[in-house]
Parts: sequence; C-alpha cells; structure tokens
Amino acid sequence: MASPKERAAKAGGLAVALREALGKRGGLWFGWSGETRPNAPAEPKVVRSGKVMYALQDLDPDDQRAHYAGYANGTLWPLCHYRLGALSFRRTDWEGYRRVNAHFARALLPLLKPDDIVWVHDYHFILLAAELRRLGFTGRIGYFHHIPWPTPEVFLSLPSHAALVRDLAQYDLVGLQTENDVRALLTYLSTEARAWIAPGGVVGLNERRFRVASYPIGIDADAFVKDAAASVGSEEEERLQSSLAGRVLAVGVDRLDYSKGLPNKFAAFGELLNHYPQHRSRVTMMQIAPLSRGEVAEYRALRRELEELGGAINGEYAEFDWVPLRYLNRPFPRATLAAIYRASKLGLVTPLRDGMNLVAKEYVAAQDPDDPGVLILSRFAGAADEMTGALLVNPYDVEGMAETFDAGLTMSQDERRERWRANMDKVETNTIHHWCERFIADLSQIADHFTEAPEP
Ligand code: GDG
Repeated sequence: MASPKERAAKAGGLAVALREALGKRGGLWFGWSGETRPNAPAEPKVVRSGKVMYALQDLDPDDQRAHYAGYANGTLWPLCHYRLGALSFRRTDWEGYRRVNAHFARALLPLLKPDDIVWVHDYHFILLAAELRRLGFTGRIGYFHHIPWPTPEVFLSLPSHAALVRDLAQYDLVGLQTENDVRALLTYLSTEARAWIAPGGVVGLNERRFRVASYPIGIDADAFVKDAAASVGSEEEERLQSSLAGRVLAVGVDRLDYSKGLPNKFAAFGELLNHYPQHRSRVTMMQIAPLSRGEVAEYRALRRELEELGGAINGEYAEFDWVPLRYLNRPFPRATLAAIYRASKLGLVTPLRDGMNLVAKEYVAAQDPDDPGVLILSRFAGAADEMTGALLVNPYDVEGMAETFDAGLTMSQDERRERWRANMDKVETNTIHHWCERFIADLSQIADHFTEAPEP
C-alpha cells in the first residue's frame, strides 16, 4: 500500500491543497485506508508526518460495497447528476451507508479535541456530522459537496431524502459549488423540510441552525502555468507535435463517467467531420478518459458504447496518414496533461452535469497568453458561471456542439485572447488555496453568522 503522503500526492489538486492547508496549521487527515477486512474494528492506523497526523480506517468488505458502489455511487451520484434512469436504491445499501458513516465517526471521535474544527468532503460522508453529534461532539463541523445539488423535484426521488437532510442539518456550514446549487437546497429546505431561511443562507431546522453557501472550487493555477510553460520545447511536446504533423489538436480529459457526456462529445466530433468537411484531415481530437468505478454496471456499459462510437468515427473518416480520434483509457502525469492542454486549440469540456469541472480551469491556465486556445464548455458545468469567456454549449444538442467546435476553430486571435483573459482572471483569483482558506475562515467564525441572522 502507498504511504498516505504518496496517496495524497497522486490524488491531484484537491488533496494536495488540503494537505498544504493542514501542513500549515497542523491537523488530522482522516479517511478510508483503501483496505477491506471482515469486521474491521473502528481503530484507524495512525502515522505522523510533520505537523499532520494521518489516520486511515479499514472497512468491512460488505459495508464497503453497500456504501461505495451501492448508496454513494449507485444512488447519490446519479441522483445529484440528474440521471434518474441510472439510479438504484436498495435499503441494504442505505443501511450500509449509515453503518460506514457511524463506523467512521466512532473511529474519528477519540482523535478529536473539543475545539477542533472538522471539514468533511463529499457525498460519501453526508451523515458523518450527525454520527459525531450522537457520540457527543459539539465542535464546528463543515461539509463540502463536490457534485451538484439537484432541484427539489429530482431530490425528492430519493426515498431517504428526509433522513439524509435531517442529518445534513447537523453540520454548521454546508458548502456547495454554485449559487444554483445553493438555491436548490434552500428551496427544498423551505418547501419540503419547513425550515426557515435568513439572509446569508442561515437555516433554522427544528433546534438546529446551520449555513448553506457557495464556494466554487479552483485549481493551483501557478502549477499549471509553470508546467505548461515548461513543456514548450520538451521532448514530450516535440513527440506530440511531430505526431500531429501540423494538424490542429482538440482535447478532452474526463474520468470515464456517464456524467461527463462523452458519447455526445464523440458524436459532435463526428458531426463536425460530417458537416464541415474542411476540417477533415486537419483536426485531431484526443480524448483522455481514465477508467473509473468499473464495479458499477453503468460504467462498463459506457465503456463499450464509447469503443463502438470511437471506432465508427475512425472507421468512417480516417485517412491512411490520419486518425481523427485518439482515445486513451489511462491517466497521464500532470505535466503531460499540461503539455497536451497547451498544444490544443480547443478544450472540449462538455459534461451533461458537473459540480464544477476542474479540467476547464486547468485548460485555461495552461494556454499561451499570446495565442490561446478556445474553451468549449457545457452550460451544465458549475464552471460555466465563472468561465464567461468560454463558448457555452448544450451537450444534448450534438449539431449545435459541432457548430460551436467549428466557431472555435475559426475564431480570430484577438477574440481568443480576449475570451481567454476573462477566464484566466477568474482562474488566477479564485485558486484552490483561496477556496480552502475561505471555507475554513467561514467555518471558524460560523457563530457570528448565527448571531447576525436572527430567526425571521
Ligand atoms: C469532482 C466533481 C468537481 C483527469 N485525468 C487525469 C487527471 N485528471 C484530473 C484532472 C482534474 C481531475 O482529475 C478531475 O476533476 P473534475 O473536476 O474534472 O471532475 P471529477 O473527478 O468528477 O471531480 C467535479 C471536482 O470534484 C472538484 O470539486 O469539479 O465537478 O465531479 O484535476 O486534471 N490527472 C492526471 N492524469 C490524468 O490522466 N494527472
């Protein structure tokens, strides 16, 4: 097993930024060890590294299946991404999800001091605050939801919606990616849960007060700027350029996930070659799509669908010296991604629904300011709120997307620079470090919000 430090380093921007924030203040990093064993006791393995203590908890294999592939990725993930057709709900999964949250709380509690602040990440652990409160913890607990929060009509499809939100209310601060997400949760709270809402997103639900606010996540912009600039003239960049032989590159980087809209993106690229034949043999699309959640059936079906679609595009349009679509199912180092982003004239980020989408911001950060590429972005990605210089698309409109790809490929350099500047201003201002600090500062001072917002 990799050491906690190695795991955090591999995990990319978010884990690195959190580790840095913890390293500065000192603190505890608590999570799943990645190991399962029958009847695992609630006793994490603890390792100290500098000012940070890493505590990693094992899980029982049946609990892990019900929690991770079951309720988290089979129920909550499709629900929050508006994919009700892919949603499966089993009471045994819900019970497994509750057991894992309770197990984690029992393992975490002995490591907490009363005045610690606790920051919980993502939909796998929505019940953690409530479980900690049941064990007597009264300190501040915040939660950040990395994925969209669905509108009440969609959220009500979840059979356990009331219990989930009752426990969510045990956090002091609930952070969401966008104002849209905040609106969706507050509307549910006021209409379905009969909560009162005060300005600033302060919520009163029975005896509890908590706050809901948006914290759009950012990236480590400097790191991408540096990696991309360093790639110019590198051996890797030369290999890439010589393989393109003067052709234009369009890039997509997405986990192989049905929320990312990959079949629609492939179809739009096929449509571009079909309806705009001037781009045939001139534009190459590269889709990097590392495999994800192979234990969930929908992901295996998606993989087969993409292999068929990709094969059909290449079969139809390839020349003996040009393959239109390069489709890669494995991850690449961050520096390689930065080099590919920079070499690409189009960044294709077209999810059907996405909490934020960091690839959109990484693509912007990696561009050459004098000759930047064009970001094509789904209006259903959280990033669309900030990336006002992007060309927005509706991924359900395949012909419309092909038209926008063409517009991006033929855009003047002046317009590209102007649009890039607008995006880059946001990427540089709202970095991952800024995001971390803002959330922690708000959680630390949460009591002020409650006194400033009396019950209406
Ligand atoms: C969730 C939400 C939200 C991808 N391929 C490689 C690689 N990646 C990196 C990207 C990017 C990250 O993975 C993916 O982040 P996204 O934001 O695009 O999407 P999710 O994984 O679905 O993340 C999302 C995010 O949480 C943060 O809150 O934005 O909406 O769904 O950083 O670069 N990294 C490397 N090689 C790869 O091949 N090194």
